[in-house]
Amino acid sequence: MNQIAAVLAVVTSTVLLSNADPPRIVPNDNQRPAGRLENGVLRLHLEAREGMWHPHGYDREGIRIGAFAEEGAPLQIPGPLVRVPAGTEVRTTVRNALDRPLAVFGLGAQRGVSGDSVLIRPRQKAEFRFVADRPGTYYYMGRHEQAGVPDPALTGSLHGAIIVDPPGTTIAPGDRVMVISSWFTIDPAKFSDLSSDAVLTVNGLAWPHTEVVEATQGDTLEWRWINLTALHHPMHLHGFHFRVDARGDGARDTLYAPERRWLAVTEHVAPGETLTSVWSPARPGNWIFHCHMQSHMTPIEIINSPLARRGAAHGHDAQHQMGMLVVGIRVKPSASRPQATGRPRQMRLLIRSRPGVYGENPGYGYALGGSLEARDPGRLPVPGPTLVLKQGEPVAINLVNQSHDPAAVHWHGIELESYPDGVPGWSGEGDRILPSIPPGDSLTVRFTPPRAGTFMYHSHFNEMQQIASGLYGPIVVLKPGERFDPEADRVLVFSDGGPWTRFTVDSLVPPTFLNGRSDPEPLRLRAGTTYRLRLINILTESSARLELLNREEPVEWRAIAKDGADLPPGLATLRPAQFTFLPGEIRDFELTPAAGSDLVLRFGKGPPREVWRQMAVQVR
Ligand SMILES: [Cu+2]
Repeated sequence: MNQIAAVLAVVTSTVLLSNADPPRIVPNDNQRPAGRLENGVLRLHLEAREGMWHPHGYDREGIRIGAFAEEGAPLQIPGPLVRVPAGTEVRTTVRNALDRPLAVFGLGAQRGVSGDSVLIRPRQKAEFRFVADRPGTYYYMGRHEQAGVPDPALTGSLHGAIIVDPPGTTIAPGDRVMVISSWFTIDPAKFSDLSSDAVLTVNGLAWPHTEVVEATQGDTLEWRWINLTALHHPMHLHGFHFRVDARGDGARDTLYAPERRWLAVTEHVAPGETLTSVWSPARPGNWIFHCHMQSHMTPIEIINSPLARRGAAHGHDAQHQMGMLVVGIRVKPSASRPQATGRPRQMRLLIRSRPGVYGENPGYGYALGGSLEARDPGRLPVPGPTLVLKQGEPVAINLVNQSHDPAAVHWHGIELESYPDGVPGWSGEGDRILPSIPPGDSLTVRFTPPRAGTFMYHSHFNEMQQIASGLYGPIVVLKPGERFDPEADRVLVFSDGGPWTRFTVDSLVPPTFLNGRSDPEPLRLRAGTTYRLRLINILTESSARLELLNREEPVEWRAIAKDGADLPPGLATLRPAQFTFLPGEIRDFELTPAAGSDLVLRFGKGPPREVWRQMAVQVR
């Protein structure tokens, strides 16, 4: 939760309490449009009231908070769904049954939260109207404001989705509208400074209580993400690439022309932004779509327990140790499955740890069986070795856990069967579920990469500790007949040099590593040669900003791939070498350096934690 420092200062109050137990707030899966649609007019009567939100289920203590309901119906988080065909007139009344004035955005003539709002005093009602003329993904929001500053403690729950469908749209059973919400208060007594009820939710619930979407192999699923938190979320899908059809900021939604849609496995959804992802689960089994910020997919008890994270004690019962921003998908088989042909190539990957590498925290590393590093048990190579695989060639990788902690390896971006995908306690099908690998044990996974490109492997267990402390490495999948040329192919991995401890007031931020070092060796390039730079972001909690400069001006390079998938021709363009990318994103660029230009690659964690490092790039 690294961006929250900026808004901490204003988290001062929660809902004013009355003594009576308020009613339960129910989660809203956004599958039933609210209101009454007649003759092209949607009439919707909303009220804002106080209730108890149970994002972890009803057996855990709830959060007393304001939420929206349809008049006379239960409170919902997110609020009632407005979903109409384009051209519908939407007439809404909002009654404020909270004891503070409520500013309501997004239901009047303008979409988003930068436009007009109406302040509704306690016990007052306001009327809103708009014509839903532009198809897309939008939202409405209620905020209590203190001197113009939104109070995030309340912005966490008073919001709902507005979906405007092109006329004639049919909504498939697997289509979803996923609203991301948040709640937290500061508790300096806690290790992370976050209260024990701090939570991030999808449609009002935190994993493992989030909806498990049922689908059938070969379905087409359209999932719209709406980020109504103050945090950045890189949303990552396991096992499949999704197509990015639209992106928006609440005020406007841009549907891309078919030839300008790209494939991704991780896409950034910034605060207030929306993303429409479309994909087809081509293989059956259990999958997840989750946020790649590690603290957004970890239970708050583990975030607040340094001992559990160090592997000293694994108090959490779930094998996968996931929490909050994770959604499960169960895919039923519908067709015969492809059988791997040919003998798999055998590899062995050793998983290691050593205490006291990052202060009192252990370090981890991967070593490739048979390598020099493997022979020296004290070595923790970071990043792990680059696995060079071939498109269409099966591999069998024996994972040997020599570390003190349970282990699991996720093959990030690789389209594979569910079982080897790497989420212990979840990946697989029916009774055959992938276990985590206990210390001293081993497990062999098999897959056949169908796509050539840049990917990575990384831990999917105790990730806040294991990924921050070394358990990641690149994968390069080559086309048949292609050769890996370490001279022309340069892999640059951005990561954390050790675990984060605090997120908020006195953040303790680990250094940013480039290829395992915060002071990387110069990169030596030859003038006139075309290089493929394969950039991987496996930072745990923040964006990476980077720029490749010639005398303080960014040079030009050509974007060629995202998350292992080639960009469509219209997007594979020359552009200034300067961008921000998020944990879990992978980008490939082509660079042809000119003679006599000594370059500098400057990199750092994105704002607000900018600490720039640099690597000299010598061109000869
Ligand atoms: Cu997130």
